[in-house]
Amino acid sequence: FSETPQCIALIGAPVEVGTSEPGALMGPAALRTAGLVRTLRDLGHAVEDRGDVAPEALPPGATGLPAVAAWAKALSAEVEAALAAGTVPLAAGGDHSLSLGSVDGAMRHCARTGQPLMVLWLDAHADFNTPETSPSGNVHGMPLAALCGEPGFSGLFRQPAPPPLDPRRVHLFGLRSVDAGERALVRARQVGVTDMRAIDEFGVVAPLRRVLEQAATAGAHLHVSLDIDFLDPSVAPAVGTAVPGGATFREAHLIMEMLHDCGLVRSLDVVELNPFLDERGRSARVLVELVASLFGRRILDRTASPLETLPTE
Ligand code: HAR
Ligand code: MN
Ligand code: MN
Ligand code: MN
Repeated sequence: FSETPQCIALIGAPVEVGTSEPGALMGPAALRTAGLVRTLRDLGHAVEDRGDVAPEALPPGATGLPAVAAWAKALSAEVEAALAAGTVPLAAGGDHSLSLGSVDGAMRHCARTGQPLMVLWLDAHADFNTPETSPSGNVHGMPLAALCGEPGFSGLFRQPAPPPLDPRRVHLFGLRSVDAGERALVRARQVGVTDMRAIDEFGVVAPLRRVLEQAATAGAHLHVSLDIDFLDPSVAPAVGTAVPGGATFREAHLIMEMLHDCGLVRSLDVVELNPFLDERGRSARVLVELVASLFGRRILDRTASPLETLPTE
């Protein structure tokens, strides 16, 4: 777990066509206002703010899958290019449909390098609905199903598309709201799950260590997708789809520290921040704090590996 400065490419994705609650398009601006770039630079990283992606040929007023596809294709190209250039893409959203683009970009990069891709999905929701199973029709509840090759999604990805994501290399962490149809799919596809019940019983450390060990053994490129509703709404109120019983700040903070220490995170999404619902910028600031920990901010130097069982100091 090196302290080497990284090159981080901040890519704004002000997409909200995947949800029915307006406001997420202000997410990238709020994260910048909360000091995301400055904070990462203060940690010694080189940060290139690439501005916001612009979807190609998005007809005004377009909705649903066609609108989401335009964003996803643009973001996928940006993320793939950032990875090819050796930088760590940080996709700032925007609703969770943007991960169709960021994960697709990471899949293309991994297809070229031969590295297996693993996805850690920190979220209250499974986001594994298809247009068939979705109770709402909102695409932000569907990105993982589409990425894993479920039917019902056409025209979402740039062509030719890479082989779909292996659902057994996806891990849902913090799950506490699942629809009936997606529950069946998550089981059938053997998606990895650490739900809130497991976190209540075992804490975040033991389940996360298991995921990180799997990633380390596979030599994986780890993509982290942080949905703000992973956090309890009392910690981060700026969410359109708040679900009680979420992660505490301390749990999330520790997860970020462990993710930094494992040294496997190669790409990151920060999604679903709805600044219109925030309280004086509080949620945006919480997210910046968490991202800082993921990129190496620490309280004191620490030499223990995150895979060790006992604290050394
Ligand atoms: N499962 C619900 C649906 O499909 C709610 C989904 C999504 N909300 C999110 N994504 N914030 O994690 O409509
Ligand atoms: Mn989500
Ligand atoms: Mn969610
Ligand atoms: Mn901590």
